[in-house]
Amino acid sequence: MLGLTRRRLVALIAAVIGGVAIGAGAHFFTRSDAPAFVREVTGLAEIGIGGRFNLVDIDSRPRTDADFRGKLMLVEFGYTFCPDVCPLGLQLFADVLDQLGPAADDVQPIFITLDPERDTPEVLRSYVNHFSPRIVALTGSREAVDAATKAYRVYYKLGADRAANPNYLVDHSAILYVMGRDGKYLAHFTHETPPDRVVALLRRHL
Ligand SMILES: [Cu+2]
Repeated sequence: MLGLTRRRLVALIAAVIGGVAIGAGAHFFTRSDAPAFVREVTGLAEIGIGGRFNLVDIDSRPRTDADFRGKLMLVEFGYTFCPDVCPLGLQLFADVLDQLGPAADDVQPIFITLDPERDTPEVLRSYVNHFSPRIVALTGSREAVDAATKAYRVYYKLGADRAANPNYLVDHSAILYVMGRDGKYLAHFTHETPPDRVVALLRRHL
């Protein structure tokens, strides 16, 4: 029985890592190649997708995951120079908030940069406000960002040419997370998921 449970957990971990790898690969393929899906995988909260973060917001105020307890969190990791996936994800967040109407008060979209060297609070402010002023954008030291990416099992790689090229790219996994009012994993989806599917998912947890 214990063995079975362990095997199931290993399969779940493999599924998540596979999903993240697919997300990272899809980043540089045409958008139609990426899957438009919503996944709710029972057991991921127990094996620890998500967790602590200690970052700062666009007013340079310290913010942690605990600040958002009691709300559902929509979490995207990315960077403002991103040419495709990140803006689509943030537009999706904005569309979801619009469709939710008053229920959006219980949903907090959060954008965590993978590129704190360029994404200062000022840069993040104008970027997320372009989509919705209700999106909380977070940055911090490289160590603080890495602690958050580790908690969420996010893959990223800074462009090797970044010392010479100010327009360097950051390869990164393209998974958007839904976290529960208790801060634990509920589901994930992609920037290609239709907003009404995300709204339907959220309404089941509101
Ligand atoms: Cu991106």
